[in-house]
Amino acid sequence: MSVVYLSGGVGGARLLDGVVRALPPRRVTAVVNVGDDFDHLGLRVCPDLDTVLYTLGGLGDAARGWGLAGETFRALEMVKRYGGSDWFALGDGDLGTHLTRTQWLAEGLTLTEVMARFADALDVAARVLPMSDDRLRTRIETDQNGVLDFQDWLVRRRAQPAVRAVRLEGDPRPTPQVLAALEDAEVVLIGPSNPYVSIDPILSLPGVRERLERARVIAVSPIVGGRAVKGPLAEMIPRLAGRPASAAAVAAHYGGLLDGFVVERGDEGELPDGLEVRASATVMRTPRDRVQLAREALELAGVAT
Ligand code: FO1
Repeated sequence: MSVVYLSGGVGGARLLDGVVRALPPRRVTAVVNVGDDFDHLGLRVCPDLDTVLYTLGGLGDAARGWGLAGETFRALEMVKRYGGSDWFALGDGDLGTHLTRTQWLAEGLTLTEVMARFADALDVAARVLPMSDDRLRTRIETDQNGVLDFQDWLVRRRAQPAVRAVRLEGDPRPTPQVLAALEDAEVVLIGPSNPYVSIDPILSLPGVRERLERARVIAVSPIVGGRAVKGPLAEMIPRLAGRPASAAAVAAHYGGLLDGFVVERGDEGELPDGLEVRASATVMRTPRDRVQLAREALELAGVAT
């Protein structure tokens, strides 16, 4: 029985790592957000895909959650000396990924083919699928600064400009591989990712929601006690949902799509009726935490580990 896992951001990749450690990796297919992707310094940068790739490949910087462990930034220092764009921290090793990806895309490979080669080269046994081979541009409509590209808002401006709306620009189609994986999936896990900017891009693809409605869908809450473990979600919920940040607000956002929801102990309040809820310890500090939380989510999903 195959498990499909929808991922974006650092939290999503961390739990995916637990799922891949808890199951035979070949039974796991990650469908990853590409809305964060952008062209920077002439290179195609795919943060959510690379965070999954490095995390599953055991190469990621565990504390930061993104980029490579033991990274150096000599190239970025030269960019800075020239007055170039140094606000997005591209490490020397990470540049190897962007250079190779940009070259292969220019040769006509799809992003799906590029990521399959990367996963193979890094001995990542789980399938890592971009949600789409088409471009999608997540942009943030703000109160004071107009409409900003995602990384400009998140990284350059440290997510300070208040969010009025999230815009998904483009008309991406799911890849055939994604649709086939969803067809075969009896269980779909939604990681503890930002629903608005990491998961909604995937759910907005034509044909995805219909396929999810036929599967058993279990999400893990990205909000713990009203706060986000990482990132701007807790500030986005009041702006976008008009209610305080909570696990219940996340469940309400996903609506009837969810069959089950894993939340932090104490966050069980106000959850929709009919939703199967499991309270657990959802903050992952160690690899063991990741596997433990993955096991809880898989058990709620009805998948033996
Ligand atoms: N996040 C930051 O907060 N600052 C950075 O300088 C930064 C660089 C970076 C480089 C490569 C990469 O794959 C991710 C990077 N991230 C950085 C994280 C990234 O902006 C976010 O993790 C995702 O876009 C959120 O889903």
